[in-house]
Amino acid sequence: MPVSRTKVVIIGAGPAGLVLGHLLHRAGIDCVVLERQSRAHVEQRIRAGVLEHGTVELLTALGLAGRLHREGMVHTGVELLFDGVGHRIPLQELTGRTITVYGQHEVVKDLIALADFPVLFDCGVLKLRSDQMVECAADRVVEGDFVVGCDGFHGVSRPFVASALRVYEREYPFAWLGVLAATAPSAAELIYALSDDGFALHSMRSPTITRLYLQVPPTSSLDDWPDERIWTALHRRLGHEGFTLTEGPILDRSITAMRSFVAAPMRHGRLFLAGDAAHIVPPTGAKGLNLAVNDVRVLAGGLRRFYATGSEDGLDAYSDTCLRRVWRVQHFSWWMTSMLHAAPDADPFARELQRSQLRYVVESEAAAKTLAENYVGPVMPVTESL
Ligand code: FAS
Ligand code: PHB
Repeated sequence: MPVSRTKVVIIGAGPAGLVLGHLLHRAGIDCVVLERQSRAHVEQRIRAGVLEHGTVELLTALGLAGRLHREGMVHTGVELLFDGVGHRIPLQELTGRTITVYGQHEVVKDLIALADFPVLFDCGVLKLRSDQMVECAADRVVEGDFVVGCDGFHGVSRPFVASALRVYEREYPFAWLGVLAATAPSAAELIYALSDDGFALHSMRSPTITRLYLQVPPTSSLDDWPDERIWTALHRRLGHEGFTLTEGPILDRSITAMRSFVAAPMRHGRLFLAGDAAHIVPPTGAKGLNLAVNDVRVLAGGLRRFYATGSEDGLDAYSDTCLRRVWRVQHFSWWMTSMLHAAPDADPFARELQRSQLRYVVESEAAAKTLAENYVGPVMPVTESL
């Protein structure tokens, strides 16, 4: 089997793998991205929709945000809806920072279109031979100084080091049914709603495409949810004074399990785990993609230093540095999920605690600021990341 060599082998062309490719290419460090799926598949896969302030800053500094700034929707607030009343959290007023609504698949499209480094599609990694060599489809073996597993939750890199991992996890007793509808958003900003029937989220992708989510039982299948039942539930959970949900043809639908997951450490010799390969958060905090970008920003800093000076300090610090941010985001995503979903086993005491938490967040500036600063994310040290 022919062996090709590079400095950094990146497994997976999701946000983590592609942003890492751009950061390494910019630093003059050779790398190759190996992706199991076709280009069309990864460019059409509907996932995240909210970019933190820092993620936008980094993509802008890398010269990758032209279309994001033209087509992305900058939001300065989000709404919490409960007991039939909506309450706006003024993100920008409270933090000076904003979020941008721009589909993950649009980000991935831009990162692939602007890549000056090799991204090999339909080239899945079948197994890792070591922390420096991988075996791919089409009898290809690729060797590097380092291998980075950016292959998501169902990839091959984390299982390769399973015995050396500490795993922390929590499953939630509900799932999200997500739909993409061809209709203009019914409100200018995101609406997170808790009703007696459960959670709902009004989000968007463009002035003509709405993204909506419903809390459903974890065992649900799409067959259980014909269009009419989806719209009836969305009207019941999102309907309130001054807001009317506009229906439209459903273009895409999916059911996502809700889990919190952390695998530590994120470094194993010359193998590094990044993004969903190392951690999963429930999407209630809109953090998964942003956390993946933060991991590879930290890793690229360590690799740049290694190739510039031979020092492994940055690489040695990678796992602990990322896990500090990972646990902050885990806590925020668990807190948002607990506050905004109707747990099937919740007793009246638990429901009143939930309601009190929501009232406190919308009535106390300190509590609203806590939500806001976690939601927009930290200021990202961009210059030292490039
Ligand atoms: P990804 O899963 O995106 O990418 C991994 C890549 O590796 C894939 O392309 C896969 O095909 C490839 N791969 C796997 N095995 C391989 C192998 N053996 N060989 C080669 N390639 C392989 N996050 C947010 O921040 N905001 C949101 O609003 C949000 N909403 C979400 C909604 C849904 C429905 C879902 C499912 C997730 C959502 N997330 C959200 C989280 C999501 O965006 C992930 O965190 C993000 O995709 C993580 O990026 P990566 O780590 O790059 O992993
Ligand atoms: C989305 O637009 O897909 C979205 C927005 C906010 C979330 C999760 C998903 O918390």
